[in-house]
Amino acid sequence: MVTSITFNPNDPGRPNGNFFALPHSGGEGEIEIISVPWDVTTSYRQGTSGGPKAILDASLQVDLFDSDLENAWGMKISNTELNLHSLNTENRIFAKKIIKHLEDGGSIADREIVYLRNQVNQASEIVNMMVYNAAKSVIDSGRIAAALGGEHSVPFGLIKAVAEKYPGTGILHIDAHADLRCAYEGFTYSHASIMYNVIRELGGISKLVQVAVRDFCEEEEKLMRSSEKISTFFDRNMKDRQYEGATWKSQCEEIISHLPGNVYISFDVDGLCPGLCPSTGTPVPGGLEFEQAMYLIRQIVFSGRKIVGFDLSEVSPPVSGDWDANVGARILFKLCCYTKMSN
Ligand SMILES: [Mn+2]
Repeated sequence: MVTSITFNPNDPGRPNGNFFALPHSGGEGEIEIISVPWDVTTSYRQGTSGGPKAILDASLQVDLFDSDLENAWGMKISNTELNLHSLNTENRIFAKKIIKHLEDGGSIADREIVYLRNQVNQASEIVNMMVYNAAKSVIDSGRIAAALGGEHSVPFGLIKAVAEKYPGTGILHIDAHADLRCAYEGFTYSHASIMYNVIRELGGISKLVQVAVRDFCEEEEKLMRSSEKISTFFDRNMKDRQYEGATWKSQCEEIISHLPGNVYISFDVDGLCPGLCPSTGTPVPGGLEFEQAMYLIRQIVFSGRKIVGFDLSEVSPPVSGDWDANVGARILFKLCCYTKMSN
């Protein structure tokens, strides 16, 4: 085990079980990363359950000098991995049967579909409870909890724990999708429903500010338009304004003006350009550049707002190489740095 006495932040990262091969181990970090390898309701391309492990491996490549946070290598980041392997494998089989049934136009008896759906929905509730319990104990001890997916359904329990501890929290939601569907393919806690469930079930969340959204259905569009809690900055409108001369700075100021003092960041990697996440479950053309997203989050910190929790989801290990995980590890590092700076 590498200790802080022998640790040199200029050396290549040596695997020690910690994200970014940071020297602090054993014990509680100021930030706890809860890894949630779960991708049961994924509708298009599975694989994000491998995200946490791939990001941990790729995180060794992240250089520890950070231009925003002095001595970033001194951050104390600990990690908890939820053991979901058999629950994920078993329920993924059930979910795939349902998805195939929907695509085929109905080849399985109704009674079996009801049974399979109930199984998946119950398993999702177990995951929500596990994430909630893990997050609550971190938050109650005055530390920051983060969730690392997996698909985008995974942070529900964390957002619930944050909303209870810090009522009035607003969410900055970076995503290609609105995630405002009332269940999807019959799955209540679908990746496509995370923000619908948050808004409907978690009274402690005062505001949802969505950025880079560019793929949504009519029902979601209606909800975005009718809910005072939701402000959506569509990718297309932001780009139009940029082409017509508006600066990214001025657009960030407007986005941030919708957020209260306590901010939770929900970062779906597909909010970025698909070139930065080619293997993700549901990629969509358009989206933010890496630095564009980081600038936005940095401005939140500079505005004096506090980041009270975050998640990163939908990073999927590519079939070959490690590009998606490499990008994911760099987003994770910056999210940790900005969270520390804001607290
Ligand atoms: Mn998405």
